[in-house]
Amino acid sequence: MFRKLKEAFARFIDTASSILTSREKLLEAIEEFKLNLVASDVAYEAAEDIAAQLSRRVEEGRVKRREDLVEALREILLGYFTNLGALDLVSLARSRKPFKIVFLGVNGVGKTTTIAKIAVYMRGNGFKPLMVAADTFRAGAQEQLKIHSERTGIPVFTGRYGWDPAALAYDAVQYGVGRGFDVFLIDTAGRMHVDVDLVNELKKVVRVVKPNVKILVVDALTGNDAVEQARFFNEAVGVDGVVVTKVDAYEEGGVPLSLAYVLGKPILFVGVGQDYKDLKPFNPIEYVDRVLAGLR
Ligand SMILES: Nc1nc2c(ncn2[C@@H]2O[C@H](COP(=O)(O)OP(=O)(O)OP(=O)(O)O)[C@@H](O)[C@H]2O)c(=O)[nH]1
Ligand SMILES: [Mg+2]
Repeated sequence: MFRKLKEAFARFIDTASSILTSREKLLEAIEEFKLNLVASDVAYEAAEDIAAQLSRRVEEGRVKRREDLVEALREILLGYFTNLGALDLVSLARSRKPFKIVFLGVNGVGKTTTIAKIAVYMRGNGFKPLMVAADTFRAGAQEQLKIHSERTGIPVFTGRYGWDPAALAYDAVQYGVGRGFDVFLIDTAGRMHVDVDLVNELKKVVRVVKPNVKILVVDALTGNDAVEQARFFNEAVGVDGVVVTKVDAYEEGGVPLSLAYVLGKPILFVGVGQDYKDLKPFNPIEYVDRVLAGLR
């Protein structure tokens, strides 16, 4: 997990600590470090900011020892995650009933799986979730959520292909509220994110359902594209928080950092496998510790 990003930090710290007395060489090393960050999925503007912040510290004579570099990096990285605001689904759902979550994301990122995982998580916290199959577009989408429903024992509200997803989701909430459901997890169709019809459809779902939270699901393995998707969905429909999937197989490492920097919205969970239990709350300190592991 995050191997390449970790290596980029380690290599930079090793190189830089051997040239601490030469300001000029140090600044060169920072430039090279920047490119290695980009190669590890750190969005270009984030990499530039890291390099600029480091260079400033060097210019100000604040980098004298190896530890100064490590400390600087830790501070810079953590800085991107502070002020993102917290988004705790459990505490939010306690005070807002019915609690409606709309899930957004392009196809194949793991949206439906994530919905099932979060449904299980919410049930474990004492809620009565209903999954809503408002993807009436892609063949198989309804069945897919039904399978998750059978496996988890969490009910699903389905409809017919071609139905208006906004109307379906609205009906699902009406239906569920009358039957004691308190958390609604609404699946939406994922197409190419640039698809105009999709965007209009999502806007309508949001207008009609008035979700408490809009969660974007992105696949870590898509690297910079995940960040572009985040930018796009946020501008088109608004995003309150993100789930990053397939982190179990993810070596580059930069996507969480880039999302924090570019989107400025909290990462709620990371997906670390295909099982329902494979959903972990994202902890920025753990992430930063992991990518800076062993650099003391
Ligand atoms: N390794 C791993 N696989 C995952 C994770 N999340 C989802 N997957 C797998 O990714 C594949 C796609 O997941 P789906 O949930 O069907 O994705 P989707 O976004 O709903 O896809 P569409 O409905 O086709 O747009 C499935 O095989 C999942 O098991 C994860 O965190 N780790
Ligand atoms: Mg799906």
